[in-house]
Amino acid sequence: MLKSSLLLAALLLPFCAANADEYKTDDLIVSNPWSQELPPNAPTVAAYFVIHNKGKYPDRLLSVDTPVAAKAELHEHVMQGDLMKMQRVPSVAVPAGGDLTFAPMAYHVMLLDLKDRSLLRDGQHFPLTLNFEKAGPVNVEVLVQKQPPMAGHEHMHAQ
Ligand SMILES: [Cu+2]
Repeated sequence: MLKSSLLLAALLLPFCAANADEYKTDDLIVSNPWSQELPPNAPTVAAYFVIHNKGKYPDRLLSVDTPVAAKAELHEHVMQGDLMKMQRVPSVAVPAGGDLTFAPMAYHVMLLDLKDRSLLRDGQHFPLTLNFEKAGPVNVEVLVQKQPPMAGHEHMHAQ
C-alpha cells in the first residue's frame, strides 16, 4: 500500500528535478524559489521563482515580505537607452492559465535593508511570503545557492 502510493507520487512529479520545491494554492503553484549567494557586504539580494496559474482567472502579486529584510520590493528590468536598469513595480499580473517567471534580468523580488545574513548563504533557506490579490498569502522557502539553476536543465534520475 505504502509502496504503491509512493510509486504513484513519483509518477505524478512533474519534472523530476531532485530538489523541485512547490508551494500550492487552489489555482497557483509557486515553484523553485531561489536566490543567488552574494558577498556578505552586498547591500541587496534578489529572489526568483516561477508562478504557474492553472486557474481560469488572472491573479496579481501585490507584495512580498520576509523576515530577513526590512524591505522587500517587486522589481523589473527595463532598457533605458543602452542601459539595463531595474525599477520598482507596484504589482505584477499572473495571467490565467499561464506562467509568470521571476528570473535574473527580468522580474525579481528585491530585498533591501538586510537583517539576517546568516540565512543568505549557500544551502540555506529563508522564508518569503507572496501576497496575491485573490489567492492570498503563500509562504515559500527560498533556497540560497552559489550557482544559478540552469534553465531547462536535464532531468535528474534516481540516484
Ligand atoms: Cu531590483
